[in-house]
Amino acid sequence: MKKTMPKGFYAITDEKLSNGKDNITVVKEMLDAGIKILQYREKYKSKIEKFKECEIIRKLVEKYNCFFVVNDDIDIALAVNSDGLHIGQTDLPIIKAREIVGNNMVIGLSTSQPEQALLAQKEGADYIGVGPIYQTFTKDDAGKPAGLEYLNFCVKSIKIPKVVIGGIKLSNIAQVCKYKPDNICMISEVTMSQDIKATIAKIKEIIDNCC
Ligand code: TZP
Ligand code: MG
Repeated sequence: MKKTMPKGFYAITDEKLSNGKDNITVVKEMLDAGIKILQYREKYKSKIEKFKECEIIRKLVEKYNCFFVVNDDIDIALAVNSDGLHIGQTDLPIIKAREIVGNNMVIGLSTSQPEQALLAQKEGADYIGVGPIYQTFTKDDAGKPAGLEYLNFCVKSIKIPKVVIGGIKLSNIAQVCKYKPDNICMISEVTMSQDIKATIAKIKEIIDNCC
């Protein structure tokens, strides 16, 4: 059965921005901090390395009852039976991804323009990524910010859940919260923080009142 993705803070890995720590160490810290959704996002490792990390994470998230999403790799998502798959505009089209993973896996698609969001919804995405809201250096090809205007469009016109991302920090999260998105992602704000547990506690306090 397809699991329902929880609302609230949506955590994502980024080993390059983890103060020298590896993905597994960071994931453990995030899980201890009480995250309920985790996306494994790793752009610089081989398939086998990513698969091995996902196998470990699969076991960890189960203990913590955390929803697990794999970014990019449909084969790894299937191999570790993740709860979700997250793809982008240059990956396989949603319809093909759905044919491959079936109906029991949540599929999320990154979008940054109204046409992309409308198409994602039409083609059966379970949620859309909305962003980048602000400028970010975390994603190489993030492009220029889609801005709060795009978030406003999505909140008004798109029915499937909206997962907001891109340059979101504790300092600007209040602006994003006003639009009441379903989920908010912050990568570098969390992975680069000296105290992941304390940072996530602060984030959750704010997000739990808005998502
Ligand atoms: N997709 C759109 S922006 C982004 C991704 C993966 C990076 C967000 O990272 P940060 O550090 O929260 O700006
Ligand atoms: Mg991708």
